[in-house]
Amino acid sequence: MTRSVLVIGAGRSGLACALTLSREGHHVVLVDRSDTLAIRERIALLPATVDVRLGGYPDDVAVDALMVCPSPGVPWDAPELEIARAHGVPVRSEMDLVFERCRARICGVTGTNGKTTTTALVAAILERGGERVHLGGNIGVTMLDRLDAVSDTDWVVLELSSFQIESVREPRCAIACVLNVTPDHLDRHGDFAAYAETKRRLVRSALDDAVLGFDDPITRDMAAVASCRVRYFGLEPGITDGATRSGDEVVIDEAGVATPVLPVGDIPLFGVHNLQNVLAAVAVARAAGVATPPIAGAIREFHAVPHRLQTVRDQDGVLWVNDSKATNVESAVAALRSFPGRTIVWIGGGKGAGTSIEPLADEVAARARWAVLNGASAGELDGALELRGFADRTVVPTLGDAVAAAAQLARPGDVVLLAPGYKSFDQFRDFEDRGRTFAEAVAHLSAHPVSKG
Ligand code: UMA
Ligand code: ADP
Repeated sequence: MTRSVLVIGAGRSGLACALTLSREGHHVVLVDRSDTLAIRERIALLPATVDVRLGGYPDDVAVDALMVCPSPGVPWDAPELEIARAHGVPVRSEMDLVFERCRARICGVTGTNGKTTTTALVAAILERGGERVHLGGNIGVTMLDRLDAVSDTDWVVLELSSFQIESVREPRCAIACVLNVTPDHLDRHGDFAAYAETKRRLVRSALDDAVLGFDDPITRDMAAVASCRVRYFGLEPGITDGATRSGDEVVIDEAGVATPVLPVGDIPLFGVHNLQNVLAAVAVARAAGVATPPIAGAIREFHAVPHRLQTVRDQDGVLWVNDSKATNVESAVAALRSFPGRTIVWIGGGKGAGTSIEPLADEVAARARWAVLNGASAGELDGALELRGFADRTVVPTLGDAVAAAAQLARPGDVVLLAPGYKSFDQFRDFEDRGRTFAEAVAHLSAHPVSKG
């Protein structure tokens, strides 16, 4: 009897695995715990030979398989994977197969926050520098099913989540970049040490260059496990090899020589955290051998990635900003710090992930003119702000209500900032769904001018 390859999860990653492995002649069984219209539409793209089973699977689903490929959303210690391992069935993920098969140089970018922005920027800079680039990974585009188009001299630029890194046996990147590590996804990884270790693995396996955040003590100390050249990026003094800020300039420091790249004021992104992301991309680009002019050119032309401090309306003196991707405390804090000199009407709340919200409540109390709270965590935030004596707050059930309330509250000079600090799953499919809902609700406000009070 031919043994099948079992793919778990009919999302983007699972589909790429099923498609690639079935093209290679394997009999593929694809299972998913859910059975939805969206999944049925997706699986219609697969060859009829793939055996799809939706709506659940038993824990011992993989015991007879030749190999099992779980999607990133399947916990790495899920019962079905532990049982498979106990039966000697190899557990391999899409990203594991990418690292095994890819013959081009891989640049991997990870970190708690800033991955997508930095990865997109790195790809734009490398392209501007004349390289052929394939962008993929956690950024939302699979890579395994596109490897046929990759040649040895290309660059594969991957955004890597902690879920993806933990599933790769040897995450060997020519350039590995770790931006920062703060508590996130603890519901999945168990504790902070285990979560940080997933990021550290990328540095351990890096081949040529590790590019590490200097301003974060955890990423700075990852140099200790690198067996390649270490470049740093950051704003704190002390960087001798990497990218930093000197006065009003972004500079590359190499062997004691500082080369100016572009004025900080030319960076078309809000926030100090985005300056850090730019510095990371500059250090990575230098490691890849890109000259200074294309680095500066690509940065000047870069646009905020949708749902990351993206301006969705600038009217009547009020700036409406969509930072729906602020799904954890640090990213929301960074967003609140991104508009010095302007007053902020903050829209926050969503589904919690087991981390402390105290730093977020402190930042809101210090920086917001008004807080509009919605979603599953509205009560929790309301209580935390009450404790801080911050009275200028409104609690509403949904994001739509929050936009309506913010429109009433907004005054010329305000930034209305959606930076929830929480996951979106209480009201939405994902953060993109939440960001789109926000942008649409804001667009519909056009008939209702903001109050001038
Ligand atoms: N499923 C099961 N059993 C499980 C878990 C999930 O059957 O135990 C099924 C679900 O019912 C669903 C499918 O698996 O139908 C979804 O799989 P998935 O959650 O792994 O999602 P994909 O669409 O395959 O997308 C994955 C990444 N998702 C996650 O890591 C949760 C995407 O990152 C990534 O862009 C994509 O692969 C391509 O590489 C998204 C993400 O949210 C953006 N990442 C997290 C983050 O950024 O914080 C880590
Ligand atoms: P990721 O892919 O790691 O989630 P994104 O670039 O999508 O990173 O940004 C996610 C969120 O974090 C956005 O709200 C963004 O404004 C914020 N952010 C981006 N870079 C940083 C950073 N270096 N530190 C803190 N927050 C950041």
